[in-house]
Amino acid sequence: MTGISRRKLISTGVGAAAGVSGVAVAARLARRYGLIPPDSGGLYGPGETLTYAAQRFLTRHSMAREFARSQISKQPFPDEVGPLSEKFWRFEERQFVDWRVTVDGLVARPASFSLSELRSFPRRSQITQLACEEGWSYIAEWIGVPLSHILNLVATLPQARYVVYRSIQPDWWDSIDMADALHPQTLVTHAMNGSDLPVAFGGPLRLRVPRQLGYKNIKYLTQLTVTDNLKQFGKGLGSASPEGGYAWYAGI
Ligand SMILES: Nc1nc2c(c(=O)[nH]1)N[C@H]1C(S)=C(S)[C@@H](COP(=O)(O)O)O[C@H]1N2
Ligand SMILES: [Mo]
Repeated sequence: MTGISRRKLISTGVGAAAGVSGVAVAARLARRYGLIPPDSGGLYGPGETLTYAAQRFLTRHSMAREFARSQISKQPFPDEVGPLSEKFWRFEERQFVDWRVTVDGLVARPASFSLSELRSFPRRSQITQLACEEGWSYIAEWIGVPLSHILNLVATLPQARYVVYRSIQPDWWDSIDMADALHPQTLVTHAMNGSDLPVAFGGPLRLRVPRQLGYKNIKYLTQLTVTDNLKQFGKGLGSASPEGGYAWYAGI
């Protein structure tokens, strides 16, 4: 059974849902097409792989649901964040004029973009839902630069597979694969509901990934690193989330 124990399958419920042989086939296909998520080694390994691989086969080009303007939440409630550093508040005092996002890794032209440069780039807006894994959510209009535009400017190399993104809060970093990185709804967001993005919602810049759960939407974005391998980042699981028991892939 290709090294996947029956106990593991039963413990995730996948064995019952998909049939043991179905999982083995999915695992083989997933390996062949590079669809193994970086946190697949854990207890929920086969389940995570099946979810990620199935989503990538079935929904590669699908869009997160967009809502009507009348459905925007009247009083969106931001999740609390840990204390922000002195350094952050110095940026804030100067209206974030010297806030920058560096882009490095597997790119032909590494770059660093200021907030005003990013604001001058082509923008896209979308009315989507942000859903926390803890169960609450809100709908807002998000305005920003498609991440694909930035990746085109720096010219990602052909071996690029993931984009790792970091916050000024060192504990908050994450990564997405190129399907999500190049997806038209993935935005480096600088405005929300018609104003500059408020600090409580991640301002001045936040990576908005509406096809995944709230925790993949990192606030206070400072760095984008293009890579072919997530092993060298943190504990090698693709983000801090799997270290705390949350899946790397949080597709919705
Ligand atoms: N830098 C940073 N990004 C973050 C967080 C955080 O604490 N710090 N919390 C995450 C979690 S768990 C969720 S659910 C969403 C919450 O977004 P909201 O405050 O807009 O609801 O932001 C995510 N991004
Ligand atoms: Mo969350």
